[in-house]
Amino acid sequence: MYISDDLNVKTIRILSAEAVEKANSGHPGLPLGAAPMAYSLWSRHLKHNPGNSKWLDRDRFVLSAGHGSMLLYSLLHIFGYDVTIEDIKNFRQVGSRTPGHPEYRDTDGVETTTGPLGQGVANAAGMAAAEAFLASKFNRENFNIVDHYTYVLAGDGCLMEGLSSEASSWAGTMGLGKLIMLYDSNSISIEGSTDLAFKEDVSKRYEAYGWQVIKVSDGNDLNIISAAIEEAKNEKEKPSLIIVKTIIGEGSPKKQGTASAHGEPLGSEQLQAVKDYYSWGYPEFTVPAETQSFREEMLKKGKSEEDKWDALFTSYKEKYPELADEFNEWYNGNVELSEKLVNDESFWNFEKDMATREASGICIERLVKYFPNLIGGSADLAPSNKTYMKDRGDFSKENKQGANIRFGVREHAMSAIANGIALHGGLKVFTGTFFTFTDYMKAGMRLSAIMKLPVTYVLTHDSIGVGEDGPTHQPVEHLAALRSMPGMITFRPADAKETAAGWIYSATISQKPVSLMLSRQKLPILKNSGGEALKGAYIVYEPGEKETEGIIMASGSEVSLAINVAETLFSEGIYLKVISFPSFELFEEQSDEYKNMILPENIEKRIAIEAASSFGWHKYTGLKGKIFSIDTFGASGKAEDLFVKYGFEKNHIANEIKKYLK
Ligand SMILES: Cc1ncc(C[n+]2csc(CCOP(=O)(O)OP(=O)(O)O)c2C)c(N)n1
Ligand SMILES: [Mg+2]
Repeated sequence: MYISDDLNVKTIRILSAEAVEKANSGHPGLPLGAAPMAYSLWSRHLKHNPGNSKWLDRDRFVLSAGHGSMLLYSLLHIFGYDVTIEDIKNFRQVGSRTPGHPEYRDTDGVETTTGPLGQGVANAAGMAAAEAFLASKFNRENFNIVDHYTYVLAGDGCLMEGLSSEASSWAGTMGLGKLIMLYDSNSISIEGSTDLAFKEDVSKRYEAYGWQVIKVSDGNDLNIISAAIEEAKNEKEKPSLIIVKTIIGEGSPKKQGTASAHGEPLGSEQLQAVKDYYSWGYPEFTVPAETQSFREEMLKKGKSEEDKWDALFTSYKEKYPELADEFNEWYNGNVELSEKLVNDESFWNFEKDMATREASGICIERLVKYFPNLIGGSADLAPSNKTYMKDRGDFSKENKQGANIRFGVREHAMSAIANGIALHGGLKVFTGTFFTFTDYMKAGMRLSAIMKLPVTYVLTHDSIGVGEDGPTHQPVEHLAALRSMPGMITFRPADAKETAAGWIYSATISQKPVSLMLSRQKLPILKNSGGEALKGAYIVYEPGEKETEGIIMASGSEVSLAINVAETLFSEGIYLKVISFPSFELFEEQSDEYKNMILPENIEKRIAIEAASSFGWHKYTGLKGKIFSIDTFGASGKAEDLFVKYGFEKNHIANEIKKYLK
């Protein structure tokens, strides 16, 4: 070990413990135990440029054990990222660049938001998959312009979570050889020894997943750890797990090896004891001069790494100009193309009435022509979700060029893998499952929303239109749940044209995740639907000149019903206009003027028709409004019969509305 290595590792340990102490909150145990493995990786293997955290071909590093955030912030600081000592002193304070858990977009060099254990493992699998796909698309002999590893540091908790099992099983099956996981195996979690609840042989489990497993018994030995990483890098067919035995809170005589090192400050006496243990005599928050010059060295080294890549790319561009342009387009997007798509009439054209899931499938095929970097798939429901792209192959161990991702029956991992793909850059990603199973992947969807990642969620079989499969398969409260998620755009189209609007929004305009709620059953193409749907709500039926007595709002499969009801009432002299309301969130983004035009303040008679929970509708109907909804679980039966059973029938609703208007 070089003297400076030793000092750098100590600096990471002490800075982390000091920051937790100052914040009086945080997790000192992981940084104290895992600093050597992380340092060994960063100093000897990680290809990155701390001066440009966005360099496209950098290795990715994910701290899945997000509670150990101070480890990451200390690393970022001493390697030269834009994380200052001031930032570290502000650990966990409001508005600081060093929040409690790593937050994507808040901190230079943080690749993904972690904290919910296991998410980072799946994100890393997604990043590694993206790298493999892009490499197979763009690399040419002697021109490996996409060529990086994805590293993830996980703890016991991450590996206890089912999510990491789903993702690791998938990564093994896909043969993601450039995915390398360092496991901080300290056998401690919050309640105490992992033996309390976690006794399996992780190594055998990962071997069964198709991973290479390497064991390191001394978590302080930089050379052995480095050799293990080298071995992992050399295995190109399988992902690698490096199990590193560590001691949580190492250096604290009273706390090391115990759960009390996990999630509370050491206390001044134990912090001093740690400093004594590591013979650390500097004042608080000192980065020794040698480590500061190491920082300068790393900045220089990083720059020259990126310069090398720039030179490679320049000659690539000379030799393969079209590919180079395409590469830039994939990574940076193409505004003109998006505009062209919105104005492409054939994109909006549908020949016949169809289920919106079917329309979505057609949209995906049409989008592929515009965006060859569109990749995605379903959690084993592609035939039902209509997500499979013809002629684009399957992504697999043997074929990294395949754009159809077979996620297997793994909804949770699917969302987190999709987040990883979106984070990587270069690709547009979508996922698919039954709407009701968003419950299984909501944690990943929530992270898409927190990170503002444009992931598209194709959610078919909405409401009771699912029919015979019964209440477990019939989403009732799910729409309200997703509408309540900040930053998630929900979109429940009424017909094929509105579905096109949803897809256009999602694939070209949105900077956020979009959930498309799609029907299994056929829906009529509406006369007045189309691009207006991009405003979230618009008038889809107006009875005539006379001022309307009220408004009916509806979404998805209930819009055509609402129009039928309004037409029936119109024949009896009752004037109601119908608003198609595919997206609460897009409507909220409109001007006050537009909103007031759609929902005039003076109209008190407001009716909503939606075959789902009423939760959330009162905002638009007001207290004097009337809502036709489903506030119980569904039932098994034919869709047509169920809609009648739950009151979604023209004459019934028309009669109820007449009573209400009186
Ligand atoms: C999904 C999820 N469940 C629970 C938690 C709360 N939590 C944070 S850390 C932790 C224990 C983690 O143990 P381990 O990964 O071994 O970390 P160590 O104590 O070794 O640092 C728990 C339960 C969480 N962050 N995410
Ligand atoms: Mg642990």
